[in-house]
Amino acid sequence: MQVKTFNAPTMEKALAQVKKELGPEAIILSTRKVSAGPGESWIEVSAAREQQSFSTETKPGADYVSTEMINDLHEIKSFLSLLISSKDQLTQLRANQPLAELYHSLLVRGLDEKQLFILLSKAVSDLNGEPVDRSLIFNSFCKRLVTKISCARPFRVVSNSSGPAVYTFLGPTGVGKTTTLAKLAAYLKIKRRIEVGIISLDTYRIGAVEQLKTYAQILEVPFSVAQSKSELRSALDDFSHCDAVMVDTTGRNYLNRDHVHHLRSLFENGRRLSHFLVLSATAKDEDLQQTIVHFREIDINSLIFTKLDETVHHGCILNQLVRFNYPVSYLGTGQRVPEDIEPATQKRLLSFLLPTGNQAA
Ligand SMILES: Nc1nc2c(ncn2[C@@H]2O[C@H](COP(=O)(O)OP(=O)(O)OP(=O)(O)O)[C@@H](O)[C@H]2O)c(=O)[nH]1
Ligand SMILES: [Mg+2]
Repeated sequence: MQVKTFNAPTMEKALAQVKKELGPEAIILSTRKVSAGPGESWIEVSAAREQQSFSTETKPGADYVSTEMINDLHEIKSFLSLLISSKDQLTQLRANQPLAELYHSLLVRGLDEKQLFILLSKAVSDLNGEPVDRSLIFNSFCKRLVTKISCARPFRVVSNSSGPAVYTFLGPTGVGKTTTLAKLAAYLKIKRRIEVGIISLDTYRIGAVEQLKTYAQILEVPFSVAQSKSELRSALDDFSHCDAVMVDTTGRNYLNRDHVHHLRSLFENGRRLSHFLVLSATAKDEDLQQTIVHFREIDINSLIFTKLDETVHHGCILNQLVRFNYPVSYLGTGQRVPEDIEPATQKRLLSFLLPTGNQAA
């Protein structure tokens, strides 16, 4: 449905315009008298009509097909051709009980069906005709999977060679950016004895600054608030003596691309920043995927997944790692600061596929 607004000196004329342009089936959504000053007023009518009914002014249907839809279509097309070309494996998968059981047990852990099918098919071909044994095929599947996931160690070397190493925490609302920043700041300060500074860019949410300031006070590290690109620059200058500066950002709905544009513009200041994209393991696979796609315009260094303790389906984490080329650096496993965080390892990620993998380490 498309909505159009009409202005005319009288209601009668406005309705005539609606009828002329949108036809007799148009629905009137609202009418109001607009006054621009003494003796100057007109009638504003908002009307709507089913999109396909628009005649001359309607854009052709193709204009409404977004890039995302085209990508989805490509994906469906490639999956269909994969299914057709892998008919034999599919038959084998259905007919072979251990294989079918493994397939379903991995599917219920939240693994993407397409990726699962591709990897299992390859695992079957790795057996070179040997009888399909569940543990053999699982091992082969894991070996294939592991080649697709990488883990980052962002704090392996932290040094103030030409200014502090700056780490930003980006991501959707409430995923645990601030908490994760506090956990990692505590790790750097207490375990690694590194000089840390904390900056909050989150002046949007009430209480956000206080939340981080409290952590900074407990850790006895310098803290500053910045509201713009230039304030961020001068806050970073103030912390030039630190080895590492952790920058917290406002949680936004990053399914809306404009928020990513805005974020990127804040960081265009000539400094090299390491960006963590923080995501919740409790989010839906498609939403995680879309958020990561939108974040492609920022040079993300690694992903951090939080709230592993709040889900029994960790497949969505593996899905993003297989789908995108980003490494994962940390896993948040609870609310306690600083305890509930662990460096991501391939072994730990693979453990999510086992029945015991649901428990936080
Ligand atoms: N269970 C669990 N809770 C977590 C984890 N990480 C963070 N939380 C909780 O999630 C909630 C939100 O955490 P914040 O750190 O404020 O999240 P945020 O991303 O900074 O939120 P905004 O700044 O509002 O976007 C808090 O209750 C945290 O204790 C985790 O790994 N597991
Ligand atoms: Mg926050």
